[in-house]
This record gives sequence, C-alpha cells and structure tokens, in this order.
Amino acid sequence: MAKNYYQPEMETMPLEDIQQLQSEKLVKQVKHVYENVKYYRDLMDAKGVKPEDIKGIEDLHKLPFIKKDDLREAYPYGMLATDLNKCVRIHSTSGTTGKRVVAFYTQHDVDMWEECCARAIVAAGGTNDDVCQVAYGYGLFTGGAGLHGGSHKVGCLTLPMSSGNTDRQIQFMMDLNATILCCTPSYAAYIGETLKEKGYKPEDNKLKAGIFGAEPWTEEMRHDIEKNLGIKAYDIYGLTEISGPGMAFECEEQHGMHINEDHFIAEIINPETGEVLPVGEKGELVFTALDKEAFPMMRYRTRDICVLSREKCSCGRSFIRMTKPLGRSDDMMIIRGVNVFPSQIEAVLLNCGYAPNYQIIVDRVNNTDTFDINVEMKEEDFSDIPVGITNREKELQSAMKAMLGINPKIHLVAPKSIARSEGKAVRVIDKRKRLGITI
Ligand code: DLL
Repeated sequence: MAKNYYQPEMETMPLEDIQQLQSEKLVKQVKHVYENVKYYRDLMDAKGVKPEDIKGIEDLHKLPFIKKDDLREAYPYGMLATDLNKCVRIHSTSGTTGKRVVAFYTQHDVDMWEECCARAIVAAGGTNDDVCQVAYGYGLFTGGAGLHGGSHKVGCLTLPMSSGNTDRQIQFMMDLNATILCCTPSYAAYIGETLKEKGYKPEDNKLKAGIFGAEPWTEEMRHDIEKNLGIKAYDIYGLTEISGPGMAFECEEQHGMHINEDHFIAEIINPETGEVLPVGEKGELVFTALDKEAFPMMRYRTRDICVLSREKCSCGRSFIRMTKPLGRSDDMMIIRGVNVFPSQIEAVLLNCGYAPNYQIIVDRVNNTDTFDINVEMKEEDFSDIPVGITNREKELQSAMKAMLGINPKIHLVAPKSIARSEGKAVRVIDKRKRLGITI
C-alpha cells in the first residue's frame, strides 16, 4: 500500500516519542496560558492547580475543563493569550443566542492548522500534480480556509469555489480536471446526483478522492458518494474552537480518523462525571491544543461522543484514531453542515413576537438535509388568509436565515395545534436517525 505522508517524521513517530513531545509541549503551554489568560488562570486557581504541578501528560487530568459556555462568557477577547496585533485571522462558530464563539489565530497558528489539512490531503493521495476543488464555505466557517491552506501547502492547483452554485462547480470540475473534491458529504452527494442528472457517468470526471467532513455521515452514504463520483471518500474532523478541519483525518484504511497527536492531546471522559475513561471506551471527546499561541484551548469539551483506538494502523501512522462522532452530549444539530441549536430558533421566535411553541423537523432526502419548523401563531394573530400567512412565513424565514446561516422552511400553524408535553417538550424530530445518523 502506498505510504502517503506529508510530515512522515511526525506522522510515524513512535508512541513513546509522541508522548514525550506532548509532555514537553504541555508544560510550556500550561505556563503560557496561566500567564496570559486571566479567565483560565482563575479556573486553575479555583481548582488549586499551579503550572508547576503539571510535569507531563500524566498530570493533564489535574487541569480544569473548558466548555463552550466559558468561551461565550469570555467573548470576544477573554481567552486571547497574545497581543491582538500578533493575530492575523478570526473564525467563528454560529452562536446559540446570537453570541458567537470567536477564535483567533496568529500566523504560527494558521501554519500549524494548514499543515494538519495538508496531512489530510496527502493521506487521501494528494500531491502537487492534483487539482483540488474546495467547495466548503469560505468565510467565518473554517472549512474553506482550512482545506484551501492545506491544498496550497501540498502544492495542488487550488480551485477556491466555496459552497453553492452547483452548475459552476460542475463546469470547473470538468473543464479544469479537478482530482480532489473537498466539501461536506451531503454537498458531495448532491454534486454526484447533479452530475448524473446532467448525463455524466462517474468515469467522465477526473476526480480520484474526496475529503468530506463537518457533519455526520454514514458508511452507506460513503459508498453512494464513492460510486456516484467514482472516487475514494475520506472523512475529516475538526472544530472551530480548536483550529478547524484537519485535527483528525482518515488514511487509506478508511477506518477511523488519526488525530494529529503532535499538536493535540485527546481524552475521552464520562460526560456526566468528567471522569477520564480508558482508551476504547465510549465517551465525550476532550482536546488540549499543544501549540496554539492566540487561542490555546486546554481540555476543551467537544460534546462529541466517540471511541479512541490505539490499534496499529497498516498506513504506518502511529497517531491514535477516533471513530466518527457517534452522537452529541448536548442538543446541537448539524443541518447541511451548519451547527444549529434549538435555543437559536427560540431566540428568533421571541424576537419576532411569537410564543416559543414550535417543532423542528429534520430529515435527509436524496442525501440532502431537509429542515422544517412548525411555529404556532398566537390567538390574536391567527388568521386563515393564505397571503398574510405566506408573507409572515417569509419574514420569519429571513430572520431565521440571518441567525442560523441556513434557510428553514417555516410553517405557521394554528394556535394550540402543536402537541403539549407533560415532561420535556419535544422540540426536535430528527428523522435522520432512521438512517443511522445520530447527530
Ligand atoms: O465543522 C470544522 C470542519 C470543517 C470539519 C470542514 C471538517 C471539515 P464547526 O463548524 O465548529 O467546525 O463544527 C464542529 O462539527 O464538534 C462535530 O460535532 C461536527 N463534525 C466535524 N467534523 C465531523 C465529521 C467544523 N467528520 C462540529 N463527522 C464538531 C461528524 C463532524 N461530525
């Protein structure tokens, strides 16, 4: 089997050496964070931990966790560990109640992140002979920028398409002989279907590989995409709070994603108790970033549930592998690659004068997520004049789009028509679960 490494000395480093390196970096990083981030220093002080207590990775468990709520509380600069004038970029997640999480990057941080993405591209067979079509969104989302930077590092001819405009995607893909496609798996499936509708066969395109992530996808979906596009489809994982895509990536084995352990320490914890679980057990994934200057996350709780494996991989990489996220320990949904919280929807409804009586229905039809929201009208606003209702649905839809970044289909329904629950309200009906998609 071909050995495709971007930085072989790191990617194949023996485990003892990786752990030694992690220990050295951790000691330095804890000092950096303690000295420069008051918010984290307070958390450490409250737990009674000083930087000198951390002598290596065996002491990692002594450090406090960081949660998304901490990042919201510290918004925008409270977690910044360098002078702002050393920072060259921000990226951001969507916010649950309008407050986003903003992550800062120095040039060093961007380089490290792009190298991680370059590793993923090379692991998928990429070289400087390739034409890499980046159809992840560009902007505050990390998908476009991350894979774009990785593609440059590998020396691919990069097509910075961003997402959407499928006809143009296909025209460039065919005319410029794209060989690697990077986008969300649902968009890849949609591109595959559109190619078919336009009469192209899988062998008509020059694609050989796809690097797909940012949302859950099943093995069945992988097989469909591989068949329709005539490629090998690789998974890639990451999150904005840590650095973006490329924290973990699949190799030619396509059996779990290797975590870039020279830059990140992964732990699995019991989400209820915070107890660290042994490798092989299912729990919440927690990351400590070892090299980040501007936004150095320590023991960040991802809310993603998964399992780690130290089983030897035939690709020769010694990095630990993670399964696809098997679910989440919070109520975040990922719809068309975008993170959506019910609380965001509730905030829009309240802002627009509706009562928070609603139901979200998500499904996947022809490999694309559908997203519908039923919203009850108030008695005093209720009317059955269709034009008035349609206009109000449109207004609410644009308010939702402004908050979420994606367009739900809004259905205004009669007062009291959404079933009330005696216990926890059932706000979300995620029909994708029948397909084995658990997020
Ligand atoms: O989704 C970063 C990314 C961009 C990853 C492009 C891969 C490719 P966020 O928008 O902050 O960042 O969302 C992070 O998305 O906690 C997971 O729940 C989910 N997620 C990311 N990758 C995968 C994947 C980007 N391969 C959240 N499979 C994470 C399933 C994924 N879920």
